[in-house]
Order: sequence, then structure tokens, then C-alpha cells
Amino acid sequence: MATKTYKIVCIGDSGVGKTSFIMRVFADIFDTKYNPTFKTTIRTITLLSNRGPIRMDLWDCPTTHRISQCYEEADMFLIFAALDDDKSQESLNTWIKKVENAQPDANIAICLTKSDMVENGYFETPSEYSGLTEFVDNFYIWEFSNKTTDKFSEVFHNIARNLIHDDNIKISR
Ligand SMILES: Nc1nc2c(ncn2[C@@H]2O[C@H](COP(=O)(O)OP(=O)(O)OP(=O)(O)O)[C@@H](O)[C@H]2O)c(=O)[nH]1
Ligand SMILES: [Mg+2]
Repeated sequence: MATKTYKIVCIGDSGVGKTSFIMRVFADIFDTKYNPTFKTTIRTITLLSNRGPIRMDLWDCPTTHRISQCYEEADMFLIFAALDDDKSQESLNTWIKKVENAQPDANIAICLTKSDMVENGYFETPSEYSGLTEFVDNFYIWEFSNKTTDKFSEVFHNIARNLIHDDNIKISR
């Protein structure tokens, strides 16, 4: 039987680190130069785990992309904002609504990037985010840095846990 390939859709305001996240997962590289994404790009990665390989397609969706094509049959949505960018956090509610319109029971995690750019590292309570007022209790919220990789590996451990529904899953890559 062919292994399932999970579809993970990355969305959020421009410049918040979606492509940087994917390139860090895909090739363990980080580019300080900003190259905006204009075309949907899909990168496939396989995580090795004690429950077998977990194959996923990471969809890098430009902000202008037509929702229907990108969001269809997603197993998980990663909605990105940057910790140093209030405006991107304020947009989170709008992104969540877009996703829930397309897929009412969507599996959503909020990814807050650029933890290296904020003075105290991380916010202590989710209510400190400028967006998320209505949604704080509903979703996973992960804070990390694509640049320094601080808390980065936890993110894809959590993605694997969430997709396989096994809290004790062990990832070897
Ligand atoms: N300091 C720091 N910079 C980051 C981090 N993640 C991304 N960046 C930088 O932020 C800029 C934008 O990152 P991208 O990954 O291109 O952002 P994007 O969300 O893909 O942007 P669009 O393609 O325009 O939607 C780049 O200059 C990255 O180097 C991070 O965790 N820390
Ligand atoms: Mg991009």
C-alpha cells in the first residue's frame, strides 16, 4: 500500500517567514535575503519516525493565490505571523476565517516566527498576540526562529504528532 502524503498548507501575510520555514525543513538552509513568493511551490519531505516514514507536501502559497486551489484537501494549515510584526498578527483572525470558510473543521496551527527578533524571546501568554483574540484557546500556537532554529525542531515534532495522532511519536530527523 502506498504511504499517504499529507498536505500541509502554509499561509499568512507576506514576509513573515513561510518560505524560510519550508526551506529550513526541506534543506536546513536560511537565507537572510527576502525573495517574495509569487507562484505556489510544493516541497516534499519525509520525516523518519518510530511509526514509519511520514511524507508531507509543504505548500508555499503566495498571499494572492486563489484559495480553492491551494486549500483543497489540506490535512493541516500552518498560519504564519512574525513576532516582531503586529500587523501580521492582527491578520491572523482574517486568515483563520478564510480557512474555516473553505474547510469548517480545518486542522490549524499558528506559527509565530522571528522569535530571535523580539527582545524577551517569547510572549508569556497567548493573549499578548495582537491577533487571535477570538481564537486563542482553539489552536496550537508555536513560536520559533527560522534563523537561529530556536524551538524549531519542536515544530515538526508537533506536526508529526498531530498528523499521526500519537503524542509519543519519536522523530529521528
Ligand atoms: N530574523 C529572522 N528573520 C527571518 C525569520 N524567518 C524569516 N526571516 C526573514 O524574513 C524575510 C521574509 O521571509 P520569507 O520566508 O521570504 O517570508 P514569506 O512569508 O515567504 O513571504 P512572501 O513569500 O512574500 O509571502 C526574509 O528576509 C527572511 O530571511 C526568522 O525566524 N528570524
Ligand atoms: Mg515566500
